[in-house]
Amino acid sequence: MVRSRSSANKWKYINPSYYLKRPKRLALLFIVFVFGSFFFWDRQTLVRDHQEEISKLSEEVIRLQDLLEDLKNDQSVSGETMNFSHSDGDVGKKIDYTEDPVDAQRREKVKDAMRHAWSSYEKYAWGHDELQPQTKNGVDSFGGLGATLIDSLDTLYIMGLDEQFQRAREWVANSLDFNKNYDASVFETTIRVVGGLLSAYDLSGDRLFLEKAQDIADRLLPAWNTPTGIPYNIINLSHGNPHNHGWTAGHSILADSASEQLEFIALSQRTGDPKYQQKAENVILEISRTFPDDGLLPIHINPEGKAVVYSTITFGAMGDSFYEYLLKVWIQGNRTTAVDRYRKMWETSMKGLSSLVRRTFPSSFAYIGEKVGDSFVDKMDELACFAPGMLALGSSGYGPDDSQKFLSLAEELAWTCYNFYQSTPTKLAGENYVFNKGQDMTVGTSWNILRPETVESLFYLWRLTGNKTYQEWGWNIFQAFEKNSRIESGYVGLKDVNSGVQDNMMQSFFLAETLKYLYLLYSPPSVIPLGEWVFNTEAHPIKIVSRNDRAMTSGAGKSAGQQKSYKRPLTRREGRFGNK
Ligand code: DMJ
Repeated sequence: MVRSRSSANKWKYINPSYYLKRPKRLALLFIVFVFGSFFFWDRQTLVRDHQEEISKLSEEVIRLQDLLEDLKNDQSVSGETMNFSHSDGDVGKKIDYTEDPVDAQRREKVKDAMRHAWSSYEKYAWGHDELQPQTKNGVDSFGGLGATLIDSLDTLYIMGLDEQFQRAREWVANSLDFNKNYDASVFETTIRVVGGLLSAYDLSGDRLFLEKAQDIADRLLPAWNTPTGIPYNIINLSHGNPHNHGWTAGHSILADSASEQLEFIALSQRTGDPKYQQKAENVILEISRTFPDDGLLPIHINPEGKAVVYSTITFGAMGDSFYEYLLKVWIQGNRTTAVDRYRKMWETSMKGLSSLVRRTFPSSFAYIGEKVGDSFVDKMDELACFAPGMLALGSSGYGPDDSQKFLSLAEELAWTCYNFYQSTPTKLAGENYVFNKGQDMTVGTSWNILRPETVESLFYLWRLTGNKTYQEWGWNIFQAFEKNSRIESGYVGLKDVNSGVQDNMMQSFFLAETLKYLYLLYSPPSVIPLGEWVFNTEAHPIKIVSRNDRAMTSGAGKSAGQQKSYKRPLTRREGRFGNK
């Protein structure tokens, strides 16, 4: 009985009538309820707020870690004295480098141009060699090897366009097929495809690119099986059958035949197989046997040792990169005695170049003329505008007097090339110029196909002299491309630099070279430092490693020494900013 009464007492507290009879207790209960709810609600909000705060802080930590990494890599930008000289220090000129905020803005604009060119290619011409922006389709001008895609790999990488680079890498992994029944140009395939893949390998360390480079180089190699070792210029990618163009009377073209050394030496260094280096270097050995005193070679040479009767001598089309590679193989070979021959031949050719220099009237622009047979021709291709950069780069190997002489010549020629652009209504250069007394320069062939040579030279001159004028000139040229060549679906060339009438082709070298050199013109010199990298003629940077000459003397097969000479490729960051 007692127990049941006490339990009935407890239950009365949940009976509403109990409280209705006692209003004070009801009010107290209400107050406790209200405060309790507030307290509970407040705790929940606090937990939620804290969680948000924690996730914001985590993001901030990641952002700061990235920033710290960037700062470590970019420490040169903070005003530290940069040595522009090559890693062996023989440029002999130290230049203070402090990044100008304008450089960063310009770099972004060039990167935006690359984004636009690339996304147009992705949208309309994916996997094809080149984009025709007006008609919005792809064309396979190089046999369907994805030339623009491969030419762009290193530019995307250097600019930090990582997602685009990854998509391109997937295409190389899954869709790139070299087994094409196509008569390919040995030269174009080497400089764009072998060079582009090797550069992507050196920057990213991804072996896929090296394997692909070796695959295509193996398909090209039979072109060098000639009586002299001077290659034929065309080969079928699936069947071999090397031969020359019908229009050269059986001859090979100088630039096409003697500008594969950088790529093939690099390939031997990275694979340990000397055969590529041997084939490419034998060409220079052969040429050196009958090298003329002025170092100037006709644009036709014969792979079977037959005489070339009549030909042009030029630093423009079909001659250009032969001279460029003599210097660059010397740089790639660390300027050692093993590559002395290249430097000597290059210096001889530079005497020859000087003999072709004339000045216009009335403005005294220096230009490099041409020779046809024994006659001097007052004409210069825009293609020859790579020469100022080459002269500046090579000037460091001379004693002080010659060094200054060739650097001054480089600066004078760069001024002329810049004026090839400035003198037209569109501010874009024509394909070539003629020089008549009283008229300074006149456009000869009037198209502009987005070529890089002038901005290439401006890049070298800015890196080697620190003179910001070259950046200004480059900016004017870039703006002219933006004004005349940028359309909604990519970039096009001009059929005529006077009228501005556009063509329908976005050349792969616009992404490989023109935009890359412009981007580097506004980047700190620690991005692809010239003491550690050498650019092939398609602007693909190749890492300089120790040279091993067993490749030239040993038989076929792998050389252990060579394998040792090639160090681990750089990581992504090291690739972008060089080794510190
Ligand atoms: C490029 O393919 C290379 O620079 C080559 O050496 C010359 N021509 C084009 C660009 O103009």
